Amino acid sequence: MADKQEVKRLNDLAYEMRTKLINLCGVYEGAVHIGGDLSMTDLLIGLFHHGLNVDPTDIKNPRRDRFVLSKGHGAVCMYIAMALRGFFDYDEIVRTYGQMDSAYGMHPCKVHLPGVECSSGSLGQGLSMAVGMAISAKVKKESHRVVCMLGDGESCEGSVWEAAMSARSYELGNLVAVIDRNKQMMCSYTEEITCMEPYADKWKAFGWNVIEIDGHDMNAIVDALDSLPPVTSLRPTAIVAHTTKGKGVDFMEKVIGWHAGSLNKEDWDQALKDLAKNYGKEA
Ligand SMILES: Cc1ncc(C[n+]2csc(CCOP(=O)(O)OP(=O)(O)O)c2C)c(N)n1
Repeated sequence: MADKQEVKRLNDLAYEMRTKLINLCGVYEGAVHIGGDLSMTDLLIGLFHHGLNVDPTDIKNPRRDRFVLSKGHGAVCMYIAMALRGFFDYDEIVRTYGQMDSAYGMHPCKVHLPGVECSSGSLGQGLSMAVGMAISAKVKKESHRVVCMLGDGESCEGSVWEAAMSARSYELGNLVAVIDRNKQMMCSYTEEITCMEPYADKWKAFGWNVIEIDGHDMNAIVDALDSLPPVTSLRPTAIVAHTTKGKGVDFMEKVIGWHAGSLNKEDWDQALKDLAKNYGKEA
């Protein structure tokens, strides 16, 4: 059972992270993938501030957990979650995000940004890379986990299921896939493009241990991360997290047009007001 104080601390961080995302989206002149950033905010806070064994002062520690952001278009969401943990400087992210030569690219690059474990952005590849990292850890008898965050739309890619199949074959109990099941992709709702349901059952059929949660319920996120099977177990774990794209900003929630966008002053103010209202805070 999740500790109440810990859940409150994480929810406060999630509010701060959402306001920081909205402020970046207001400042940045190009489009930010704000819808899918807001859908995975609580999950990334749960991971970087509770579940993952990572330390911003010791980023090469061989025992650290490895995080792979397979939905690489959500890079800035990961940067901000990590900035709140002390890895990066938020003001520098806002100042340089998406510019030529910035380490904070629209998709993450591990070469330019130490602390990031995996370069990504071409959808459908992250889980395969995570499988490779997990095999390596298992062969070397290392005790860390490899956690991979995927989009549900992304899992239309066949490579995701090849990776899922091999993860069970290699008995990768050290591998965790977290799926941001927001039921939307770039220009449509997932079910309009591909018949995905019964979605969790598909992961079960591939031999995974499956946990289904509300991906905005911090209690459930903490419980899921705290109750992962041991890394030596034989099955990888899939956390299917039911989420809402644009979560926390009323005019963005479940709206296809807010997959990516930028905010004019009026929308920016309204988004901050919506967040404050939905978190019971002063705007
Ligand atoms: C191989 C590949 N094809 C297309 C894209 C363009 N693209 C970026 S985001 C996106 C939608 C992804 O949907 P989903 O995985 O559900 O992410 P979310 O809705 O959570 O943002 C697409 C098609 C890409 N990045 N990579």
